[in-house]
Amino acid sequence: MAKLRIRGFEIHKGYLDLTAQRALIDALRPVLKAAPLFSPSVPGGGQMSVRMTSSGQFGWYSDASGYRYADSHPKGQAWPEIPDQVLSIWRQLTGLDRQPECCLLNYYGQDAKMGLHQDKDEADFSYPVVSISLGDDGLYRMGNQSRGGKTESIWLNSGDVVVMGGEARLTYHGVDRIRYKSSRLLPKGGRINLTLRVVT
Ligand SMILES: O=C(O)CCC(=O)C(=O)O
Repeated sequence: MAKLRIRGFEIHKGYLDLTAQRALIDALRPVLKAAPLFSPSVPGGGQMSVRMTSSGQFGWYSDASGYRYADSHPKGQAWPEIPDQVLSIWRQLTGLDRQPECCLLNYYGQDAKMGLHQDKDEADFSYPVVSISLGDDGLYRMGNQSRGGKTESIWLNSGDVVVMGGEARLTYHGVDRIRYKSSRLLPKGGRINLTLRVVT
């Protein structure tokens, strides 16, 4: 396990071993059953290429009228609870008593990507965002605190965990592409990313 620091992003390579990764996937199955993945629309028109869902008190949501947190799934049901295994990673890495109120689950299929953006729909940026990678490798790009400028990229592999706090909390980041079927963790391939957020 190695810990890297790039532009304030704390990157814990290999934080979760294969047993822990498999246990997390098992814990996420009931979440995906209760709150199926959906393809969010985006304000300017069109749809995101990732599919997503959430667990926790709030779920992140986007449609033609904007980005926000919602207290129920688009089909109307409450979001399921955040699995304990996920919460314990938050506690181990942040040491905080406060729990995250949202665990956003992004699923990247073969051609999915996520453009450079800031996570800024939360009320208090003094709390970090913790991001867990599972499945196929993803090329993660880190930019600056405003749009533009030079960027740096790193491949995130299954089991890597990134903590975005301090100067990294409002730094632009995104995923350019995945290496489809580079991992055998998910039977059908693809990449799952979990981001844990304190919302209120
Ligand atoms: O998939 C990732 O590694 C990043 C996800 C992300 O940036 C987000 O959900 O805001």
